[in-house]
Amino acid sequence: MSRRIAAVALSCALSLAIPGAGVAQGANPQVINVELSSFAFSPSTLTFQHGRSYRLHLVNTSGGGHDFTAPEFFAASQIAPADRARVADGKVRLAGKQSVDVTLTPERAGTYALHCSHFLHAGMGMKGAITVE
Ligand SMILES: [Cu+2]
Repeated sequence: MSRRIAAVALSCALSLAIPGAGVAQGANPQVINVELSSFAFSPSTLTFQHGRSYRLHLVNTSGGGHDFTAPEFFAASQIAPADRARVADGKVRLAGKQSVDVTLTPERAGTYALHCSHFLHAGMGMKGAITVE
């Protein structure tokens, strides 16, 4: 009997551990799609409401590497624990053809700069702006 209870408890624990199941506050984050290409973000202006949960879905459609660099924006956001390792030094790095999801909740209203930190990419147009209302 106690063994059966332990098995039920274990299966409950495993179901809670499934990645993406109930991350962050707000069970259904709004998906924001951003395409990275050579040399642009599409869209290049993003708008969020503070206190709401979003899943930033970044897709690199080019064959070369790019990144989504917005250190002030990430610092002003609560990033879901499971996705924290995907943001390093205020940026999300994407290899060619890679997609990365980051679930976060912007917490402070403001306007934040976005750019790709690869050499010369911002100068060729790979930059944008993020507004948190
Ligand atoms: Cu780039």
